[in-house]
Amino acid sequence: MQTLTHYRTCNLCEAMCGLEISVESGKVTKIEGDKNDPFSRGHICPKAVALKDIYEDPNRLKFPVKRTAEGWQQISWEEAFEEVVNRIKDIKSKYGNNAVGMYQGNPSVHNLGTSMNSPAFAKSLHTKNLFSATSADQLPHHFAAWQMFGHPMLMPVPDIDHTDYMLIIGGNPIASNGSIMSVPDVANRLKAIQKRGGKIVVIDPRFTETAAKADTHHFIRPGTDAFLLLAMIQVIFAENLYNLGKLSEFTDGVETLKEIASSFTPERVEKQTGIAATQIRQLVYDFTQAKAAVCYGRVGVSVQTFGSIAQWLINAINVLTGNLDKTGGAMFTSPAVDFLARAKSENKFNRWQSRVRKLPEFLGELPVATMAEEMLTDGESQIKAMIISCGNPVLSTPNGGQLDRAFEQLEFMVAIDIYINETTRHAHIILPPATGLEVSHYDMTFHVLAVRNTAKYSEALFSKADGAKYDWEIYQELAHRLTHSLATPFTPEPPEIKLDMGLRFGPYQLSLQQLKDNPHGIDLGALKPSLPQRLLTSDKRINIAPELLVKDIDRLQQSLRNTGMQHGFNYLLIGRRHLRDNNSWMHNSERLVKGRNRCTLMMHSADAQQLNLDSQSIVKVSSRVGCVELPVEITDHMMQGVVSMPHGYGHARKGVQLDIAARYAGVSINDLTDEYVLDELTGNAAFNNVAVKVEKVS
Ligand SMILES: Nc1nc2c(c(=O)[nH]1)N[C@H]1C(S)=C(S)[C@@H](COP(=O)(O)OP(=O)(O)OC[C@H]3O[C@@H](n4cnc5c(=O)[nH]c(N)nc54)[C@H](O)[C@@H]3O)O[C@H]1N2
Ligand SMILES: Nc1nc2c(c(=O)[nH]1)N[C@H]1C(S)=C(S)[C@@H](COP(=O)(O)OP(=O)(O)OC[C@H]3O[C@@H](n4cnc5c(=O)[nH]c(N)nc54)[C@H](O)[C@@H]3O)O[C@H]1N2
Ligand code: SF4
Ligand SMILES: [Mo]
Repeated sequence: MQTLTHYRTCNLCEAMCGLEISVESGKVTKIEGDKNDPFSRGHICPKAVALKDIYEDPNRLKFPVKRTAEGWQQISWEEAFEEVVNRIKDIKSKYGNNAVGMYQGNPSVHNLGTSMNSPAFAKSLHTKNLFSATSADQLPHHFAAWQMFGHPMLMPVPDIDHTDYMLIIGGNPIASNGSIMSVPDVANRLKAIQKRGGKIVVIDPRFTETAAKADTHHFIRPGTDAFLLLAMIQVIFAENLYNLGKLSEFTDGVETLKEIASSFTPERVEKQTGIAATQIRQLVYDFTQAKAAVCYGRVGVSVQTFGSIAQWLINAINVLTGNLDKTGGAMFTSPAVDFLARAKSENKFNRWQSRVRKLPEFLGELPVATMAEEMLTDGESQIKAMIISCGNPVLSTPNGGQLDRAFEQLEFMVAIDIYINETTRHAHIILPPATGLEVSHYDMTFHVLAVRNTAKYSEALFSKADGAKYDWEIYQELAHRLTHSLATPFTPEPPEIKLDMGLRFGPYQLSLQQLKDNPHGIDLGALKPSLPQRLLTSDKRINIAPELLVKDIDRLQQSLRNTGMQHGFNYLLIGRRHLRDNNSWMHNSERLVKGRNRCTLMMHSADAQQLNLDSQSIVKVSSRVGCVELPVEITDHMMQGVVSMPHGYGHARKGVQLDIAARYAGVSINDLTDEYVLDELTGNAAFNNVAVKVEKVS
């Protein structure tokens, strides 16, 4: 039998691993790491093999379906497009443009066709009610990057391959494979730091898989990273340890930052953070003495009440110590398709506010924490129809239970998705695109955030099912029908055309053909210093003390005065990622979900003892917004007073059509998280600041 070998990039997470896929008689027989991929060097994780499961999944939709009294019925694309567009137009003319809302989820960014076409479709709706997973995730990174460096996508990436000291705050790359740091084979890359005599330090309320590989780990009380970072900056100034190097020529605000930090001595924050003053000082000494050091913070520091301040201060520490734009520090990429090259600095914040709670817009979107109330609160501009694209917000946004109820009462909902899950079950129509092994791929976003400059294009392995549609065909058709008369001729344009242009106009003047000729990818070298040229601020200078962020320090000061938790809600609940989960949507792969139940509440043994729990106990966890019951997992890997559960579970809801996930249903952490607990500056969800009560279920 003839075996065909196909090379492609795994699009499931940000790591961009190269895959070598063997196919016999139209069936995938093997998925391995591609040793010739210059970036991932043969590394893959267990999720890659699930690409086969997604391809073969009988639950995956391939044709449009409509919800009827008799259940879901397959309809033609023509019928689907017509009904969707007519309903959207009707609702817009009856209630106005803002009555139509849209939510875009995480896989949007992992699909070439979607990432290049859904934004234009969203724009064609002319609504202020656009939402995405960004405000449940990395919004503070964008905000800090925009304020300091001039553009939300100009986010520095740790130069992990050359650093001598990596301080990881609120990230667990061994489980997540890195984020805002595309870093395949992260375990070996971390090990290499230690091999060359460097150190890894992890700050996390849980002793994580990454902490286990680090030289030092400090428990930190959730939500207090801003205090730790300010104290570090206080020490840097007080002990004259700052050295901006060349950055001093184009950095403003150093004196302001010094003044802000001056009162946050390590002694003042040790109780808040749980990290001793001597240890905070040691952190600074080690960081400033290293030849090249980098401070990296990820989702744990982003989804908290001072997430934006924390991401700002992380950048600030890299700048103050001269580690920004330096080999082995925090660097900017030079991607083969460089959409930042033509970007401008402009105001993207608070140009409008949400109707009900007046939360600020950022990058054209409103915070997802306000989505349900915009549907449930009567009045002008109330959302009556939703478009959900690549997202499962019922499981992934704060107070998902409320959102579940909000979707149920909509006049119309359409989902562009491949599954009937907790969210899309409320849709009237689902439009499923071809995906995974059926589509071509180029990582528009993650090459911009990678620890090395590379470029890789993957052809589709399989053709889509007869009569199925690509994502770009769906978004373009919808946008066209919403804005033109049916008589206007229209041919959808594959994303390759713009990709080829982007490559040709990019810094390496590559072409799509060149990428096709190099199916393992092209290595473009290590990250290189690029400042001040790369800055996108209008004055080409770094602002280390941006006004909006400086002002938010008042709120931080106030929080020092009210830290007591109320009404017996005396545990802080944080999230957790497991290697074999991928947010909410990959639990329908048997090989990923089988084995030990991962949807548990991790708790320290001393806390468990106080509640009379043993390893067989079931606990009831409640918060202001809801309660769930799940097994406890007693482990001293948790900080005392902090409990953790993974997100993305909770599949036992009526109408969900995920046969395997149903058997490993678990419960949803976001039935506990609170839509009122936010980074108030930006409206980003603060999942890690939610107080809960834990009780034994007898
Ligand atoms: N408590 C808590 N909540 C969290 C987090 C946390 O740490 N703690 N993390 C947050 C983070 S970082 C994120 S990014 C969000 C994720 O939140 P979401 O993006 O809302 O959720 P996902 O689980 O990624 O849902 C992906 C959806 O896309 C569909 N899908 C998969 N592939 C395709 C495709 O090719 N095309 C289309 N059209 N659809 C596809 C899946 O079926 C699924 O419905 O969750 C957030 N929620
Ligand atoms: N296997 C797998 N990989 C994934 C995903 C997945 O679901 N599964 N999701 C992908 C997505 S969408 C994203 S955004 C990335 C996220 O990538 P990471 O940020 O690396 O993800 P997490 O594992 O959630 O790491 C967050 C860490 O922050 C800690 N933490 C919680 N609260 C606090 C706090 O207040 N302070 C500090 N210092 N730490 C805190 C948590 O204990 C946790 O270890 O992962 C991506 N990769
Ligand atoms: S680490 Fe991410 S990109 Fe690599 S194989 Fe696993 S899921 Fe795919
Ligand atoms: Mo994310």
